Amino acid sequence: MMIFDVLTLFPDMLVSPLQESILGRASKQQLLQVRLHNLRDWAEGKHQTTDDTPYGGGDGMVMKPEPVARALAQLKSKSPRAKVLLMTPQGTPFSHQHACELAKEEGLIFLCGRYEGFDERIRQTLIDAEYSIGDFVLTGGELPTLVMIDAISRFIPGVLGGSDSAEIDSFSDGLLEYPQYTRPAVFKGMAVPEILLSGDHGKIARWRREQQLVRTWQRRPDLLQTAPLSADDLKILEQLQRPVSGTEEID
Ligand code: 4GX
Repeated sequence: MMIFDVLTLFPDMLVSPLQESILGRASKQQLLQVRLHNLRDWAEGKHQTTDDTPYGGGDGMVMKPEPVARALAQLKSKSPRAKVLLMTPQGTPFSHQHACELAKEEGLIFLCGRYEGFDERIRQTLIDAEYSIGDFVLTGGELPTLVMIDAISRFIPGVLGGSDSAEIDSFSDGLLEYPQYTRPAVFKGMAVPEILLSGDHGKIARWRREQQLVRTWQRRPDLLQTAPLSADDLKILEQLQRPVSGTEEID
C-alpha cells in the first residue's frame, strides 16, 4: 500500500477531495493511505509560531526551519525510504511521466508551504525533489499536493477500475485524446460522426488516431516532438501541413 504523508498548516483543505470518488474508494480498499499532519503540532511556545519575518527585510513571512525539521525527522523515522517533495513554482514542471514514476515509491512526504515559502536551509537539506504544477502562483502547496496525489494514484495498480483504465488515457501515448460521444445520436442538431455508428472497429480506430493527431497538431504542437509516431501517423501529419488543394503556388 502506498503511503502519502502530508505536512501542512491546513490539513482540513485536503480532507473532502481525498474522501470522494476514486481516491476515496482506493483508500477504503487500502490501495493507498493519506496521513495528514498539522505542522503546528511541531511548533513551540504559547503561540506555536511557524513563521517569521524575512532576514534582510521585505514583504511577507517565511516558514521557520525548526518545526519543519522536527516534523520531517519524525515522519522520516516512520517511513525511512519515503521521498520528501516540495511544491513550488520554482520546481520541475510536474508531468504524467513523474506521476508514473512516483507511483512506484512505497511512500511520499509532501511538504506544503504557505506565505513566501520555507527558509532556504530546509530546501537545501531535507528535500528530495521540487515540483511545479504550472506557471501561476497559488496561496499554498496544498492544492498542488492534491493534484499530485490524484495524478500519482491513478498509476497505483487497482485504483482505476475496468471502466477507467490508465493505459488508454490521454498522454500515455504522448498525444491528446480523441473526441468522445454518447447518446443521443443527434443533440441540438449536431450528429455524432457517422463512422462511430458504423460498427467497423478498424475504421473507428484509424479515425480516432487521426483525430488525436489533428488535435495535438492544432492545440499542442510541442507534444509532437516527443510522441512516438508511426509511418502512418507521419503521413497523416504531412497531409495536415499541406495547403488546401487549389491554393498552392504554381512555379
Ligand atoms: N506549483 N505555490 C507554494 C509557498 C511556497 C513558496 C516557496 C515553498 C516554497 C505552486 C505551483 C504555487 C505558491 C505553492 C507558493 N512554498 N506550487 N507556495 N504553481 O504556486 O506548485
